This record gives sequence, C-alpha cells and structure tokens, in this order.
Amino acid sequence: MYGNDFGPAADAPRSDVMDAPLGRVDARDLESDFQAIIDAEGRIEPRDAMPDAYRKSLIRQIAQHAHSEIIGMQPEGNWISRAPSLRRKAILMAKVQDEAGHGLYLYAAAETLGAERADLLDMLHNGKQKYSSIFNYPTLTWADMGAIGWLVDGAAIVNQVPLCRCSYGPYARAMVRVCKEESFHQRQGFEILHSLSNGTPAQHAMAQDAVNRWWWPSLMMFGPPDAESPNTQQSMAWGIKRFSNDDLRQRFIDMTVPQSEALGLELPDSELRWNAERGHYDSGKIDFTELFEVIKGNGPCNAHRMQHRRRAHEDGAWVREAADAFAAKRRTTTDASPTAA
Ligand code: FAQ
Repeated sequence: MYGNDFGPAADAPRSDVMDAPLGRVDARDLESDFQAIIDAEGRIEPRDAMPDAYRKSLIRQIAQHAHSEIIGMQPEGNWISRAPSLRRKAILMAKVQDEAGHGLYLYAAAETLGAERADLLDMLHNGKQKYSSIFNYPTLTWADMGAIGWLVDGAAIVNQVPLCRCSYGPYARAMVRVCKEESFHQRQGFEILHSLSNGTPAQHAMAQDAVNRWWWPSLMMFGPPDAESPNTQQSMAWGIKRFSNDDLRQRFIDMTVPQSEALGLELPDSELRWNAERGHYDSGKIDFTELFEVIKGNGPCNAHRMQHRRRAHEDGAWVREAADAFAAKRRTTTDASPTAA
C-alpha cells in the first residue's frame, strides 16, 4: 500500500484491500485495513482509505494549527521595526518568516485530505475555525519577544514533537521540519531573556514582567483539562495525539522550571514546588475560564488580530489573482506546445 513507505514497513501487517479486484472491496474491509495500520503504528497516507471522522478531525486540527502559525506572526511582526539592534531585527524577521513557512506546510498537509486552502481561510475569517488562544495577548515590550520564544515556542515544541509520530504521514513529516525550526526559535527567546535578565535592573524587571504575563497563557496553549477535552480520547485512539493535554502541560512545567532558574527569573506561581513522590513539579490552579473566554473571542486582542488578518487577505487578493492568471497562461502554453501529448 502507498501508505506505509515511511512507517515501519518491513514488519507492519498489511491487508490486501488495495490490491483486491474492483468490486471486491467493501467498507468493512477498508475500515479494518485502516485499523490494522493504526494498530501496527504505521502511517496513513493521502491515498489510503480512512474513516470520514478521522479525515475531518485531522482537517480540524491541522487547519487550527496552520491558522495559529499565520496569526502568530502578528504579535512578533509588531516588533520587527523596533528591535534593539540590526542583529535582533534580522533574527526576528527570519523567525516570523519561518512561521509563514510553517503555515504553508500545514495548509498543504490539510490539502492532502481534500480540503481547499481558500475554504479553510474563509472559515478562519468568518470565525468557524479557531487559532491558538496564545496569540490574542499583546506584546507590550521587547522582552515579550524573549518570552514568546522561550515559553510559547517552548510549549509548541513540547506539544508538537509527539506529532512527528502522528498517524497521518503528511502531518507527521511537516512536524519534523517545524520542530527543528521551533527549537531554534525557543533558543533565541531564551537568549533574549538571558541578556535582559543579566542586564541593568530595568532590563531585568522588563524580562520578569514579560514572564509574569506570558506564563499562564502559555500553560493554556495545551488546551482544556483532560476531563473537559472532547477530542483527546478519540484523537489518541487514532494515533493523532500521543499524549493528553494535561500530560503535555506537566511535561512543559517540568522542563521550564529549571530553565527559569538558569535565567534568574521567577515563574509567577507561588505553589510551584518539586514533588519527589510524583517525580513532577506541583503547580497552582490554572484559570481555565480565561482560556474559554479567549477561545470564544473575548481575549485582549482577538478583534484586532482578526481585523488585521482579514485586511491582509483582502490586500493580497491581487497576488492570488496574478498567480492564478500565470498558472492559466502556463497551462495554455503547455497545451499548445507541439510536444504536449
Ligand atoms: N486555543 O478537545 P480539545 C505555535 C479548542 S502553534 C484555541 O482538547 P484538541 C507556533 C480545540 O481546538 C500553536 N483553541 O482539542 C508559534 C477544540 O475546539 P474544536 C498551535 C483551543 O484538538 C509559536 C476545543 O478547544 N498549536 O505556537 C485551544 O484535542 C510562536 C476542545 O479542546 C497547535 O495547533 C487553545 N489553546 O487539542 C507560532 C498544535 N485548546 O476544534 C508563532 C496542534 C483547545 O473541537 C509564534 N494542535 N482548543 O472546535 C493540538 O495539539 C491540539 O489541537 C490542541 C487541542 C492541544 C491545541
């Protein structure tokens, strides 16, 4: 089967469904074939049969992820013209450009499932599809560039490394490259905060203020608690998600506390302490009503982000039209060429 050229092909069980004579394949065969691949930790590929609900859930998650990347360019784009040095400006521009690239890989991955990119963007613009809550917070100082890199990209890495093992091939492969770039983003954020934390008292205070504002929203990026996460159980059974929201959140906390100590910055949670019995840090209660409000559109910057995105889309209409016209012209030229079959 096409599907498993990237999975554990040699020893993964495969069914003969795709090789069966036409008319001999029924829905039950296709379903058991899909399940056999999932059970064997193989990869589902675009031409493989898959349940409609699996396809829909992937489009939902991948589209939300793609939208997050392109909306996520806004809070940092806000600081490109105000970066404190040429070096910082060049790095920030490269990072924001990477995010546009991540959006492109992800929209392309969603297209392999039969979704149209234009429809996905329409759904973002009319509020039918979501993007990550984290990008609805303002970036008030330069230190926010450090906090976003360290905490937001750090959380994104913890969430996305397991997605490199997602059961859907194109999404998993896109994630490999995305995660490599996110690691670089996380390091640059850490480095910004490290410089500020070890700078003047005013710079240290600016870094601490940014961490105070971004810590709790970063924890909310992992989604609602497991008990209130309607998608987790099925997504884990399908091998889309590999860990639950709460498990990934805990992993992020455990990873970040020692880094905050290295930075000389405090995380704004007086209940954070190592629990030797659990082998994890205990932490204070997260205010999930804030997450649900931001998801509903009531965060500090939701309206502004969407307004900016719609305007950018309208402003870019001529580019899409020009690309379409060029593609049509190339088709005509190719069709008319004497070598065209
Ligand atoms: N914000 O049942 P669950 C980045 C929605 S990329 C908004 O737990 P699921 C890179 C959820 O969609 C950041 N909505 O859902 C970067 C669902 O609604 P639906 C984005 C949220 O899918 C860095 C409902 O709540 N990353 O940061 C949020 O199993 C710096 C119920 O939730 C990804 O998208 C939220 N925080 O788990 C860029 C990673 N949480 O669709 C620029 C891939 C939940 O049923 C600068 N996605 N919702 O209407 C995932 O891993 C998952 O989709 C989760 C949510 C974990 C986000």
